[in-house]
Amino acid sequence: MLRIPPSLNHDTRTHFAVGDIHGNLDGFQKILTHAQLIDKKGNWNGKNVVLAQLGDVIDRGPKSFGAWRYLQKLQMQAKQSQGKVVRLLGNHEDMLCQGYETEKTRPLQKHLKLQKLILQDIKQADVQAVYHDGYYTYSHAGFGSEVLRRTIEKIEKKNPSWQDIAAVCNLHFRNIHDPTLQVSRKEHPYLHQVPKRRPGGKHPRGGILWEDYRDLSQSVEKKEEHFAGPQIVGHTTNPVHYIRSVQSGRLICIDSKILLNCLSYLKIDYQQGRIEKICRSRYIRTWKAMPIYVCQKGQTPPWQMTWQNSSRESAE
Ligand SMILES: [Mn+2]
Repeated sequence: MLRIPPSLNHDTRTHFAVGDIHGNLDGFQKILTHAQLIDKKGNWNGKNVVLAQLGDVIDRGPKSFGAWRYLQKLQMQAKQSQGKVVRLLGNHEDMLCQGYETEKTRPLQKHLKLQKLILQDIKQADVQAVYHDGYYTYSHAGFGSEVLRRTIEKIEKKNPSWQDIAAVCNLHFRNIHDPTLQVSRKEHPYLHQVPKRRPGGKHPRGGILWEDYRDLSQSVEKKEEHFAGPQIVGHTTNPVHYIRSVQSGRLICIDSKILLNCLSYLKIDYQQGRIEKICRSRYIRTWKAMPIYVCQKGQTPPWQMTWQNSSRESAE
């Protein structure tokens, strides 16, 4: 397996992650209320935590604009306190930025208005392509092994870290959305179509906005040479199992289909050594927390492993 050196700065604050909202603003607010991230009026409650939303905020559901604007507000409120709201771009936002009519029922004027909002947020770097917290890398659909290999090849540095990978992807991401630069989307591999894509996913395209979780999880299970998690992704829905993960959370997919009111979120408590998924049953409406990883006594959590440890491990 490809070894990527751990990052120097690990943000050990508690992280929450929420997947594809698709216009279900009410469902999203129910999640945030349960996670105690907002007060009764829907304002950020000022806690010292990080909330990452993994994109696909718009389309399909009733409140695309509302959900987008609400995230803008939360991000601003969190900035003013000790918290942080990370917003990532999904394929639906990207399609709209490219001018595709992703939502047939939305009038053209509204298309353009929403597109403008999104492009502005990208320009200000309030919305990014990739977020790295020092351990996990978050993106809308994930880095498949082939896209990751090609991305690393593009970086002129020996042993680039996930921090480096996230930085070059985010820089390119901003550049392609800057009309004055005229940068081709094809210049950087992270959005590339993978030529020989494995079967499994229904989308013919790869890249971090389109990758199918079933392909990613196969890469991890087969210990494919270039898969190097740990990653958190959305994009591939699963209303039956809600949040899915492999190998003690080396890869976690958090798209439970919030649109259908299958509400769920991920909570990573780095201090306590605990990762759990919290889901609300669609029918009986009760919340349940289920552990994905719990650090046992005397055990070192993977995010505290040093580069030396992990290189030694790979040499064995
Ligand atoms: Mn998606």
